[in-house]
Amino acid sequence: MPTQILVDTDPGVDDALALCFGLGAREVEVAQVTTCCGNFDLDTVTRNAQYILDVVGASTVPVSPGARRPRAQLPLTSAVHGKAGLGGICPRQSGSQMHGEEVSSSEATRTFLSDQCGEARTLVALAPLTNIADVISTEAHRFRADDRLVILGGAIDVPGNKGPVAEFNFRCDPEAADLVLGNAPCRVTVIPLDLCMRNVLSMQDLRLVRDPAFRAFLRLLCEEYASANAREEGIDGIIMYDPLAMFCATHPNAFTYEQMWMRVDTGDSFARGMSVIDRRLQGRPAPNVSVATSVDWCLFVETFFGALNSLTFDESFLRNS
Ligand SMILES: [Ca+2]
Repeated sequence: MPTQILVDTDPGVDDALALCFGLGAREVEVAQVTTCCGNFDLDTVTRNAQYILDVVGASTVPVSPGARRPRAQLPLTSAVHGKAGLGGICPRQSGSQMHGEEVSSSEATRTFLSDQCGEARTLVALAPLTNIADVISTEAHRFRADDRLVILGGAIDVPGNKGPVAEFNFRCDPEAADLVLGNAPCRVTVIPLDLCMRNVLSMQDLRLVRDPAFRAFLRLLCEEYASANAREEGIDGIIMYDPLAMFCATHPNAFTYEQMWMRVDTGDSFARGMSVIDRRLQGRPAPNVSVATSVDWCLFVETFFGALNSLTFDESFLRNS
């Protein structure tokens, strides 16, 4: 029985790769997608999420828009995902558009947590944590202790990627990130930048995508992002932030973890959005998160491309992109 997952996302090139990964992986079933302002404004990321679902024939997966802005600051954006958020792809509105009545992300998440009550469930948080914080504030009673929340966020022993010490998702909404880490009523796993910076695909690796049209589409998606990573992070390749979080939903046993106490700085200094870890030997609080410290990279590559190769790419999107 596949694990039912809700993906909260802000596509974003790596979000798009993670969505494709989740849709193709047989270990999970993407039951719901929710969107949050992050890499771009809410309307752009919602359109991009819908577009990616359409491209791989998953238009029936519901997409529900969430927060237009963070809890306590103005929205920030990212510069590494190209003009419209999907690298060299120019996403047009597809015929399917939004499906049915528009349902808000909070309503959709409430339904997800109520409906899937007999199944294994995981929330995969690939965006700033605004939507997840809202749900935890109002719907904590709907969570089960064995639910999993996988968060792409935090920088522990590496520099930040949005300011000197803060990781992008935490920096975009520090109040939400801290609320989630401090109050999540389920098991929380954090995939930090430390792990992502060590696990990178090259553009050449995309040759493992068998369908030539899908391969060309993914090259268009990733090329600018890989150059931006080289420019901004000194890493020449496709940093797999969000796909690694998705892999943690499909294969939790492919990672090693360290139990940590982690919160997020919500002050107004250079440290805003920084992940704060208590590593004192004496007197530190009980751990609240499992932080992924290593991953079986060969298994990731095999699973990731296996999932992509199981999808049916609609070639008309390559002609129209
Ligand atoms: Ca993201």
